Amino acid sequence: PQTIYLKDYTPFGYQVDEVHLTFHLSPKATRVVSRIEFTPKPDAVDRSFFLHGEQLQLIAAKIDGQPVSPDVTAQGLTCDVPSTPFVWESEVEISPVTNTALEGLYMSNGMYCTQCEAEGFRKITFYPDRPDVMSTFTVRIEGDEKVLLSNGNPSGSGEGWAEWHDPWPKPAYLFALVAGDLINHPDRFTTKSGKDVELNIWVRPGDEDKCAFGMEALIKSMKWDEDVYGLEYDLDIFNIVAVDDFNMGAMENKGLNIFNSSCVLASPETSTDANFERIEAIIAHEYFHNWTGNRITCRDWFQLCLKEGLTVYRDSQFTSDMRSASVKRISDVIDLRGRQFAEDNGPLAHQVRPESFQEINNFYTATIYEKGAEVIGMLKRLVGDEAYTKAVALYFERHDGQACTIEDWLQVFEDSTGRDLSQFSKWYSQAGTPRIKVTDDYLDGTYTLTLEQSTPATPGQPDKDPRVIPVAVGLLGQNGDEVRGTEVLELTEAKQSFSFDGLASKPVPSILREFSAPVIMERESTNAERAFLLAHDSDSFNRWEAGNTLAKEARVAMVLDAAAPDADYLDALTKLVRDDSLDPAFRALVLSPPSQSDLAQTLFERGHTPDPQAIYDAAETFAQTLAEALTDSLPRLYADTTVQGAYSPDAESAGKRDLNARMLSLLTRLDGGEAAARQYDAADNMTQQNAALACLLKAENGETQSQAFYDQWQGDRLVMDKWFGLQVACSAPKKAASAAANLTEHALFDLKNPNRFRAVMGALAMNQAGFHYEGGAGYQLLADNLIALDALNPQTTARMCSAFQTWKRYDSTRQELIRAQLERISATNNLSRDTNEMVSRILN
Ligand code: HT7
Ligand code: ZN
Repeated sequence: PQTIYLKDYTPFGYQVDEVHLTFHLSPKATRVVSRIEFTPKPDAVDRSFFLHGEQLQLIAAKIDGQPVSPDVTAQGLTCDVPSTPFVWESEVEISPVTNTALEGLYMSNGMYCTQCEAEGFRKITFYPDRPDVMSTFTVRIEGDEKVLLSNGNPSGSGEGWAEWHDPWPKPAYLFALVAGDLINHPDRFTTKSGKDVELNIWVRPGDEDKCAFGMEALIKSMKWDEDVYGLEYDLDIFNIVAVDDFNMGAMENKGLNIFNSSCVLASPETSTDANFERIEAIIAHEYFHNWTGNRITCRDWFQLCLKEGLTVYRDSQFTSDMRSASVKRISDVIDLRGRQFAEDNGPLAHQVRPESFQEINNFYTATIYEKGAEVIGMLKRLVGDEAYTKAVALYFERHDGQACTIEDWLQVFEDSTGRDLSQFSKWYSQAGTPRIKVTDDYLDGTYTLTLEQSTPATPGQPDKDPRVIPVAVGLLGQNGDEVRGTEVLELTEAKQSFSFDGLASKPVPSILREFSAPVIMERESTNAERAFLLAHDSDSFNRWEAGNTLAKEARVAMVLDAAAPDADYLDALTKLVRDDSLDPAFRALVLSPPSQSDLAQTLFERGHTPDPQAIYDAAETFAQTLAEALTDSLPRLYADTTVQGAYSPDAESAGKRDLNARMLSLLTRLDGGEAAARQYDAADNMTQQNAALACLLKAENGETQSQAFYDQWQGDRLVMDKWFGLQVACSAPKKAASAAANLTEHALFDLKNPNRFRAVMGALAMNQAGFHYEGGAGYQLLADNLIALDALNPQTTARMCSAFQTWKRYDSTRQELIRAQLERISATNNLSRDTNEMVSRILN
């Protein structure tokens, strides 16, 4: 397979002035007619005329009206072209109904839809399918479907046809087309300059009562982007379409966002609080792309973090404003550590801006998205809020309508602040999670913190330079009061000391407040100090962090030394849970145990071989002991946190329900499921129904409810995904692989539907002790399914391969079992480029 390098970038030799497309829709034989105006660039370095094209049957091609015979390969075509402006025309035939890869034009439940990012447009017609080629598009759709949609504004329609014109030049990856018998949920929005915009969420009949929340989220997003970034919507219409078969969450096509139905459809009866929050965030994310991604796009795919990191950063700001900023920050860090740290500390580690790839689809990763967003957060912290706002305004002013690079982004910050960002740029060019070793000293009223940074080697990058790292620090006095408010220390050297004068006694440091940088902090501390911070720190992130570290240390001791759950920590936890003055969402977060994968990584980094079963057993023992310690209070706590009245997905109620679910789970350990069964019967919303079923399944006492759930929801694909996932997630380690195997035989299991595949296989990979259960049945089952899926949908297969990325943490028996499965996948005939690249990176 060919490797593509950033250093080889060369601009396309032609300007694309106009694109006209006509679609004659037919499931097996759609005809796509293109008419594209090209102008040779006078200063072009490379004038070769190559148009990408894959899986296209070329019917005819013309230049300036004259038939031509281009050289066609599996990747595209070349042709002799004039050295003056010319019109390229082609007609191709494609087969949407057999397109199971879900890239290009495909069909989902009888509806036509497209997915063109990153390189799907080349499966629709011959075109320079690269993000730096931007043009205006006019699209005519001919078909029998009631609704025919494309990008931009409607420009005409009649019986069996519709035409759309998008006045904003865009790269082909933002092209979209939808055709189907859909129903809309309409609304309107008036922009700050008075422009009236038509809004629609288009869904399959039957789903129209699940659109109101998504529409509210869209309107809030439009308003927020005006208020916070001064950015206004720029077309007469904004359409969102829900699609059941979709490889990822959603896609920001200009004026026509296409969503995985799981990321837009919501109702209290069918969606959990977590679903509501995710939907709000994804709608915002895709909407925010209209400026950060669409109006200013990426020059090439190496610059993916330019749009994704910034847009994730913007959607986190939005969620913080709409909900609780501290809860959002804690949740984001849990997610970052769970997914990005695992990536950055294993064989798949790569730079936030990679310098080579084989298949770009494999780089839609937590590093590009979430670490990319962390890098923006650090930049903002370093330059300050006002300077950030000014620099971002300059970015829009200077680069609107362009395809840009990370250098362009950093340059606006340098120009508007006068700051040299060359060292900061290492965050983009160096992979790996920095470690910061912290030591301290107190003498004669002066407290000194010494910070030492280092980053372990990552594939292809053995040596790392020091980076600039913003470390937010506060100091607490012995009584718990803050003696120094938050200050940002700029760590730029490999080792650096920072002093604080005039202190009456040795303070307790609160370091890396708000998790000011995506690093691993290494500092010797005591449980007493952690408990002190948990009780007193004014920074809620670090309060949670102190509790999280206590929780981790308690479990590490249980695993390594067969210790009993730490009594002081249990005591602190029981007090905190009972403390009604604390925010329920915060209490729920403090109660949520560190993930078993996180514990495995911690043990591995400390030189131990993690045993997934021992980690699971420690988690179980800890939870059982906590439940017993709370015996007297649990019924009251459970009752007090039960949200009364009509369901509302607001953050406050959701936080309370989260705490309530944790109480129910502890209570189930004591009553065997009586309270959970009552909750299941009484539940009038999915959050409570789902939580009760999870408790019952975990207690192996939920067969009746599981059957009832199935009977009630078998007609709802999204709710059935929950049912499939819960069976595996709640299985004891010994039974997880067989539960997953049985589900793949179920009549409603559908390999072609990514949501269903992920519900089962994703849940298996997440059930750490089950996936890694001795004997390797989990590994074999996943490999069998990856091999089967690869022939149909390489993108989803390749993403799921990351379940194996942590394999080198484990004992030699497990390593050999995993290696055998990876090698078996690798040896599969006609393995896709996507999966081949992932497996070989994981193996090496
Ligand atoms: N920009 C999009 C990324 C994407 C994608 C989405 C759906 C299906 C396949 C895809 N490949 C890449 C989504 C986003 O980040 O907003
Ligand atoms: Zn995005």
